[in-house]
Amino acid sequence: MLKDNVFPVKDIPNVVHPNETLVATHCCYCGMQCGMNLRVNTKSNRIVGVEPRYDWPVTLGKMCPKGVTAYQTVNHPERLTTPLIRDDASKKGTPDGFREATWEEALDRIVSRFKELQANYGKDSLSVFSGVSMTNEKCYLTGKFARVGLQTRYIDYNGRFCMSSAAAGFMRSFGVDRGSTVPWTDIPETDCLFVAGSNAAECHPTSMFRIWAVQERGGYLIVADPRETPIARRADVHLDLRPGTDLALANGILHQLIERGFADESFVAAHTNGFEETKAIVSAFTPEYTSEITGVAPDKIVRAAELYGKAPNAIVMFARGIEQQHKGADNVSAYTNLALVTGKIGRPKSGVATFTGQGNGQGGREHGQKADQLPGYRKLTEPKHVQAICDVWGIAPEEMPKPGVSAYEMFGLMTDKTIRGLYLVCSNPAVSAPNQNFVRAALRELDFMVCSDFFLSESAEYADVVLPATSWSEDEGTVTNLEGRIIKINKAQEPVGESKPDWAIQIAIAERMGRGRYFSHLTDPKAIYDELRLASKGGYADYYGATWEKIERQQGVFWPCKSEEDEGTPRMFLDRKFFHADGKANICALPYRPAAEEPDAEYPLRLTTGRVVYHYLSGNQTRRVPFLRDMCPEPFVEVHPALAAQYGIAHEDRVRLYTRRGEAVFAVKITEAIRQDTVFVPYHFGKEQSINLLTNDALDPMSRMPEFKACAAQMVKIG
Ligand SMILES: Nc1nc2c(c(=O)[nH]1)N[C@H]1C(S)=C(S)[C@@H](COP(=O)(O)OP(=O)(O)OC[C@H]3O[C@@H](n4cnc5c(=O)[nH]c(N)nc54)[C@H](O)[C@@H]3O)O[C@H]1N2
Ligand SMILES: Nc1nc2c(c(=O)[nH]1)N[C@H]1C(S)=C(S)[C@@H](COP(=O)(O)OP(=O)(O)OC[C@H]3O[C@@H](n4cnc5c(=O)[nH]c(N)nc54)[C@H](O)[C@@H]3O)O[C@H]1N2
Ligand code: SF4
Ligand SMILES: [Mo]
Repeated sequence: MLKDNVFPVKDIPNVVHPNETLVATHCCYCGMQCGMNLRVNTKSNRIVGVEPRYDWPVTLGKMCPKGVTAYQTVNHPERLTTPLIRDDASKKGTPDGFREATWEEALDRIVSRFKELQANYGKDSLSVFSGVSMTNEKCYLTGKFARVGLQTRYIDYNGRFCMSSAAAGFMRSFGVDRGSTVPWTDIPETDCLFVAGSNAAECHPTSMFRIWAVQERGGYLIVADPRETPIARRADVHLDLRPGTDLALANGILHQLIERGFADESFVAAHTNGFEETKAIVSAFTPEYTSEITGVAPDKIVRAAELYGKAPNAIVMFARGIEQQHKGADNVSAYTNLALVTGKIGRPKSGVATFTGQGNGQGGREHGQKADQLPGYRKLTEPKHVQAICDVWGIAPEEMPKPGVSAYEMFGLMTDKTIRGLYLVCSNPAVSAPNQNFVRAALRELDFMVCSDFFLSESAEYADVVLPATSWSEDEGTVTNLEGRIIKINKAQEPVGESKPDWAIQIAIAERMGRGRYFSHLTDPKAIYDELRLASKGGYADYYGATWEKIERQQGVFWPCKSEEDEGTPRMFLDRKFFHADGKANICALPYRPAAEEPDAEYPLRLTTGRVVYHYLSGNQTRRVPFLRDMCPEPFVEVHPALAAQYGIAHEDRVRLYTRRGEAVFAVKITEAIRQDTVFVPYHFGKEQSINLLTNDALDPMSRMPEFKACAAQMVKIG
């Protein structure tokens, strides 16, 4: 088992209240997957609270405000408890017009409409849009449901808005996409952390005790963010760059590393390709030139390179700040270059990590919910990969649908009526997708839409049939946390009302579509997981040896885990073998390009978006929790005092923000913790409060990630 030298697990006894039992599990929200004990009343058999789980080695009993209140969503009065049908489509886009229905009627309605659409417009007239708050079992099944159950090519998922740039960048650099090359227990033992575009203190709060420990133990912290977030405030160097300019910053720092002799020439020669081309590209990025593009002072760039270069061990970490750009995959490879050129990878306490976002943001991106991907991170474009999955699924290669299109591009196909039916599960794109005016119009265009959720979301309001799904604590399965560690989610209570787990719903639909023979053997999550293990065997993300039993016994299993004997892989590339055919990693030569939309006279401000600690994603869960809602009841726009003076606005004034795509009104929050040329708005709110009415849908050519983090905006004071 993995050893933790700095924060070993302490034997702290659990508190068990009278008439209660504890169910050990993990939080439903972010990729930290904090361990928690759900308190279950033994009379009502209902979840009534939460206790820390000190014995979970990653988070040691720590939780954030969302985690400690997550249990309040389970028996919440607004839970969906029966299927809902809307007969009158004129009410689309509103919460009105639904009536309660039985499962029989709802499933019959879905299947008769799906069959009708496919008879008239072909198999590919249906689509599936999913999300990765679901377990591996559900994510895997959703991919199979689309391709075998509905026989459509159009499936993609909300990870396109989240992890796709990290995935594409890592695939190019390493030949494999495991979000972190090291376990989280390595963080406090490193000598330098370089954190780019991550608001870790609000978004992965239970990482912070390990991150602060780096400085407390004499190491250094470098942070690149246009805002002075809590982690930036305590950094040794804060690189306060203009949104959208990371590629220049990373190239500038690499240039300094090379100039100052920090390149590890023998590592580069033995284990990488592309150094010379990259060196040529970055040679133009002097501190002065880099400063001109990024707005970061030249001496800070030099100091960051010195600290990272001198550190015996260092970890480069990043998150959506660098990834949600139309060059997000390039940014990922550019920051990964720092580790490859200096050889600070493939050994303990050194490496590269992205802060994976959603609870199962890692596992959910590996097992076939992506338009061009099959389980085990196999490629739909590789005949050998297709054959391997066909053998598991029992279909012929000709029956495997071709690759579809990315999540955002599916809305385009809805607009032009190529896609006419949608099965939406575990995502709320009517809040979370960019360019909302376009997306909401696309949802309205659909002939028939199904939404599976446990609360009526803004997106469910566009559906013809809404299905009540179970929450995370009413079913069991596995998720893969941000370290790449497969862990177990346990069932704490029976489903509320008539709600059903998503896997059971999808199997019931597949059976009614006449495809039951491919699904009927999957009678529980364990059976689905065992098929997933088989389907991933020999793939990039190999789960074959990671049985449920081993996951329990070892406190999680890091993939790849190829056999019964294999204990898994906490640290990647220890043998200096990368996953490209020649065993080498790619150092990538990446010319700079600006944001898709740069400020101009009409739209002079840079708008960036993100999160607050109190809300989760589209807010459909956290906006219903009283404490979280009280702490952050509405969105706001962060404005620097100098910019506020220029615009004649004061704290709590209301302003209208607008871009080329839309506008919305926000309360002003004056703060010095942001660049003067930039405004920031959190995106957890729907309808007319959604900042995604304004965001840019420019897509990264490699990852198809929208540019949530940089566009040009203007602001006017109202009233
Ligand atoms: N509280 C909370 N925690 C969460 C979530 C949540 O919704 N709420 N969601 C989870 C999920 S799915 C995700 S993906 C993660 C996201 O985790 P993060 O990526 O850490 O969160 P964000 O707020 O989207 O963006 C991070 C930072 O990027 C900065 N930034 C903006 N533009 C740029 C830029 O051009 N360059 C750089 N270098 N930085 C920039 C922002 O100022 C912000 O501080 O969080 C997970 N955890
Ligand atoms: N402007 C801007 N927009 C962004 C971002 C940004 O930084 N800025 N970040 C992007 C990122 S990183 C992400 S991850 C996306 C996320 O955006 P979404 O995909 O919209 O994320 P959620 O709000 O989690 O939506 C999940 C929905 O499914 C429900 N749900 C949860 N678990 C289950 C389940 O097991 N089964 C079913 N059936 N339903 C379930 C929840 O109630 C919720 O309504 O937003 C993206 N949008
Ligand atoms: S939201 Fe993330 S950090 Fe907070 S308790 Fe849940 S898993 Fe932990
Ligand atoms: Mo995300």
